[in-house]
Amino acid sequence: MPVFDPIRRCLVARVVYDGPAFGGKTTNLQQITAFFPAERRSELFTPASLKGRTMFFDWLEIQAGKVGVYPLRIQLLTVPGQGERSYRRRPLLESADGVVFVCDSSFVHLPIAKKSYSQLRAALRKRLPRVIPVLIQANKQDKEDALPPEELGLALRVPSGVQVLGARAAAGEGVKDMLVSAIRSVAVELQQQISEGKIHQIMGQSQTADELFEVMLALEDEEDHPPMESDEEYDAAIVEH
Ligand SMILES: Nc1nc2c(ncn2[C@@H]2O[C@H](COP(=O)(O)OP(=O)(O)OP(=O)(O)O)[C@@H](O)[C@H]2O)c(=O)[nH]1
Ligand SMILES: [Mg+2]
Repeated sequence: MPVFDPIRRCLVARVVYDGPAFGGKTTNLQQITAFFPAERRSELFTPASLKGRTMFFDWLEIQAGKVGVYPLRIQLLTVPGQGERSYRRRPLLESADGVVFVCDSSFVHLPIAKKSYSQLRAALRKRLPRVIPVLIQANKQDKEDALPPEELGLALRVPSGVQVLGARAAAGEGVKDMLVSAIRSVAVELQQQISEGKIHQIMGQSQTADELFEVMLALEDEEDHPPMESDEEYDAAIVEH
């Protein structure tokens, strides 16, 4: 849920970069850290990573203009894409106000992208009736067998109206466009809430990166770590085609 922080007098919302391992989620945040003015962002915080692979999450908070009269702060997070860590992906997606699904656009990686997208769909279905904006980043467009964004969207059976943007995140291409689109989508929803006079309903304190890490560590104490479920209806539709 977005929060209106009455002490900082700002709105805080969260955009989660989701998707399969090696898709380029962390690369997006690294690129944003590089081009975003240092005085308008936090440091990129990564509680733990192993050989470049995200173990818990990456975190970057940026000042992203205003919604109405209130400054908007966006917490950008990445999930760990590795299948074995999908139980850590779940709470991050539950907390998202918007999602950027990042995947390798290579034809050979399509089954991996489909599986991850199916899991995302299942996670979002659980949050109904709340619907949050989802955008797709068709990353690694530099690869020889990369599907163009429109084709990737069709192959993933992305609903019409969902933006699919191509990127070469490692070269910084497409990262800013995606960030701008994601912020805009989240801001539109917030604007609506504010204009409906619902700001008092979201009054509260936003979570810090340390607090989120504590929540994630507490998960480790649980005995059972079930992996994320897939969206069975989606899987069946994919097989049919
Ligand atoms: N060829 C190519 N490689 C890229 C591109 N974007 C990112 N990479 C590389 O892909 C690898 C994985 O990128 P990450 O950003 O760590 O991927 P991730 O999605 O965070 O992966 P996990 O943390 O395991 O979920 C790195 O070696 C990146 O440099 C791209 O556009 N093209
Ligand atoms: Mg990562």
